[in-house]
Amino acid sequence: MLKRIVTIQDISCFGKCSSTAALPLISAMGVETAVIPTAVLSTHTGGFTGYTFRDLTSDIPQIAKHWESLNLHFHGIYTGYLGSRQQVQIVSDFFDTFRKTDTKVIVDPVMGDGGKLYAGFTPDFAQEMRKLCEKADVIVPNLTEVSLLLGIPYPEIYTMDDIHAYLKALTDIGCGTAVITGIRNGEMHGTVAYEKSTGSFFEAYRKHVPEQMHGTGDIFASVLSGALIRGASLAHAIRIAVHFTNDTILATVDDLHRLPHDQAPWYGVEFEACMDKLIQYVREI
Ligand code: PXL
Repeated sequence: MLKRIVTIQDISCFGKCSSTAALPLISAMGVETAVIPTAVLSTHTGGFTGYTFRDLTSDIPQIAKHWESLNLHFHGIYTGYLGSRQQVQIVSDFFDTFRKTDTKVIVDPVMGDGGKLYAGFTPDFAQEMRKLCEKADVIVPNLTEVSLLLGIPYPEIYTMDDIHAYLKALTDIGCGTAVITGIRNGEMHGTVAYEKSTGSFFEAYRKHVPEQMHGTGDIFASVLSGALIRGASLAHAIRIAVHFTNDTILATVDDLHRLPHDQAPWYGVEFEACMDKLIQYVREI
């Protein structure tokens, strides 16, 4: 049976992140993808200047009300970039209305990267995001977001014991599973996950590529969401998400050196060139 996800995040009209990554990727994984745009920006905020920002917070309850009248059912609710504390509260209400016994709620607590908050975010936003994470089945923070959620300094260096402790502290917030992205382990780069119900840790890595690229967190979270909704185990889902994200980075590296170097990294990665691989990974679920 066709599974259905709704993804709730902004539309950055140019720049291949949030909804414009989630839609093609999750659809290619054979999962119907509905969207609730939280804002429309001319570009994302991570590198461009002068972008437009139209807030759509007041549309969200109206969309939800219409969908309630249609009795729509979602196997997955996947949230990403949310633009204000009020918007987080409205999304929290959306969970209460649309979560059924077979609905998986995946929250990517998008707030920052590299130890810095994204433009427009304040540390008090993290308190609201923490409350949303409490309601999630799965959360997908990077280390910057881990530090904001746990109220600890950004860990420049860490051991695997530290990561395991962070994961346990994250699930203590209330979610069943925490997945930390962007973990360096020697020459490798990947993800470590913890499933509270079984007390199990899972890891997936590929060789680190020393390039900064924008939108990879959204690609990871989209593919993870698609795989989990397709029924992959947590171990399998993080492996697919790590491999595909790395595929897209490798596909982009060549072009990055052809384009003006100070522009290319925030134009997004070339996931379009890797769709065949994604479909292959899904066949193995
Ligand atoms: O990729 C995360 C993201 C999503 N949406 C918007 C952003 C960012 C990160 O910069 O600016 C609007």
